[in-house]
Amino acid sequence: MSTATTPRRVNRLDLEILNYRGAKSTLCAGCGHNAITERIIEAFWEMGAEPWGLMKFSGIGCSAKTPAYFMSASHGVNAVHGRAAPVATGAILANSTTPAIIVTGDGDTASIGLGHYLHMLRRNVPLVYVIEDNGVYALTKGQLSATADYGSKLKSGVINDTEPVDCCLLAIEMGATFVARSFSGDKRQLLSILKAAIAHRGLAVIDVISPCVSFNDHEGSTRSYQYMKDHDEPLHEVDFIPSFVDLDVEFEEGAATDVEMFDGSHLRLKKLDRHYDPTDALAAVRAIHESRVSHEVLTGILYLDQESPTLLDKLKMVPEPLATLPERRVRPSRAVLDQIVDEYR
Ligand SMILES: Cc1ncc(C[n+]2csc(CCOP(=O)(O)OP(=O)(O)O)c2C)c(N)n1
Ligand code: SF4
Ligand SMILES: [Mg+2]
Repeated sequence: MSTATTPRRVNRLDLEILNYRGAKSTLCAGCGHNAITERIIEAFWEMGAEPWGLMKFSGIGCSAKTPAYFMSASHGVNAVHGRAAPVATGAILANSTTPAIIVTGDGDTASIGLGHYLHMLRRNVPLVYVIEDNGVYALTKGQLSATADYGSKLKSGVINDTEPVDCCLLAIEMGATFVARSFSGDKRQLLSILKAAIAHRGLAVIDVISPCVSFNDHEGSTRSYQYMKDHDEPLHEVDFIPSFVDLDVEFEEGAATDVEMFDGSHLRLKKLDRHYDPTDALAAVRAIHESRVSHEVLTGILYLDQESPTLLDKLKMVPEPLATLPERRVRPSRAVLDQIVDEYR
């Protein structure tokens, strides 16, 4: 009798994907958020990140529960609704050695948390920011959120007569340095975008259309699986080659754009129907506006800026966690204290 066993699949830290999982999901079967959790797990595993070395943040909502479902060896904070951004900003300032992710909802980000979202964007806080965008407040039973499209219909028949907030447009305008849109049903694209976001040095915002099967997956909704199947318009095919993998994949000039990232990884954007330059912010804004008129949902890497300083650069933060600094490095010198006292004389 054969005793053949399946080979153990491990990453560069010799860890299996199981090490990157978390608690069992309590979300509805078929919820887009569950598919996003799976891609987050795969992305961190494939990148060989330390599964105990991530700071996870969320607010309140079905989406806000998801950090419990991945990398349970890492610390997570469930903040107040809409407040994950300021909490994460504080944590990153206190300890910039540990990477951070926020998983948020469209209500969390674009309704109650909009003010905090804008200030996080303008500061270019270095973290990965995933918006699980279903167009509704799902946890409170399906009211329209601020990202719901004009004309989208609720189950009750109510038609949205208010223009939406586009989280990607805001992100480009206000200073995020990596802006992407994807669909929870597009495994390949979402996984590549997440890995590139993890490698990015700065704020990476990914707005992921994530259908809610309980409250927003019917005919007339613009956040249903069917609507996305009919209207998803990928800008390019996204391939990500991490810095620790040999660049042996040939690419044809003109057919793809190769972008070398800060850590030596490569982002290969294979051309589809159109020419698209993700480093051109104005062109990105125009493309998003045009797609709204043509009722297309543009997906892919909308914008990439590898030059702008992050909040940590601007504040000239030290590389060590603040709590590990000895008193002599955090206490102002006698000369500085004397100068402050003199200013009040
Ligand atoms: C300060 C505050 N206001 C309102 C609520 C009620 N509330 C809980 S979740 C939620 C909306 C969640 O929607 P979203 O962020 O889109 O997440 P989803 O459930 O759709 O994933 C609201 C309004 C709350 N918990 N706290
Ligand atoms: S209510 Fe909607 S968003 Fe919440 S878990 Fe169910 S399908 Fe997902
Ligand atoms: Mg929502």
